[in-house]
Amino acid sequence: MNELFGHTRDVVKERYALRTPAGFVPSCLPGWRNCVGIVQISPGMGADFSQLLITFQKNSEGRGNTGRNEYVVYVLEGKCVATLNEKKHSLVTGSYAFVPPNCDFLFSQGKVGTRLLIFEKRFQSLDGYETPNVLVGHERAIKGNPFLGHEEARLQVLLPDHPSFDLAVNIFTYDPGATLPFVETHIMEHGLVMLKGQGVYRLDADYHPVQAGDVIWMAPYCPQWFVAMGTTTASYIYYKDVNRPALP
Ligand code: UGY
Ligand code: MN
Repeated sequence: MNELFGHTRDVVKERYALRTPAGFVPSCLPGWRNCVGIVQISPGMGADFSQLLITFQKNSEGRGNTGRNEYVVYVLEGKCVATLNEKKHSLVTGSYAFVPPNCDFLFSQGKVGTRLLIFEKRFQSLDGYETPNVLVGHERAIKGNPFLGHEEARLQVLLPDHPSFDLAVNIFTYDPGATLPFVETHIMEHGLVMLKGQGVYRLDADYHPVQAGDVIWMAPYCPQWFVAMGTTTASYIYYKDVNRPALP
């Protein structure tokens, strides 16, 4: 609940959006049964991908086929079983799955309260490269590397850095006081969830205090910068489109 009636930190602009859990409204999503589904980012906002938050209740399941789209599913909390092209994978907090196009999927047997973050995008093939296969991993197996040589800002790259992938999902962890080293402006679009801590995000020419649970969409070329504040590390998981020509 908002502390003050009529007040929100949510902002939806042409080039970026900040959304906070206090403003989330569930919607029914095809294939997802007995779940609470929140569409955090979608083309309705101006984005070229969707970002969903699914919270499992009793007997929840998500079933379907990815068709022309691909998903990256990250377990924010809890556990469940992902059946991907008939192969079962156990997922726990910090697990992630890349679900390629034309893949049958079933997410089920989840503990009540399990939260899945899903990035969904139309897959864009690249001449000379195969479509990637199902990939399942856990963030703990991915080393955090200093970002551009900065030990206090570390990046975990969850998916292979290979041209066959047209998206990346990374986790960025900042020590208190650490910053993105410069204000970035780039062709890639971002969808982001704050996982831990707090800080200030510069979006376009605006500065917003942010904390765990907040969601940000950044359109291509939206100037962006972050500083971690407070006494604890701050981290966020984010999506970006990569490895495809600027003129498709
Ligand atoms: O990968 C990125 O573009 C990343 N450095 N951007 C960000 O954290 N806002
Ligand atoms: Mn960026």
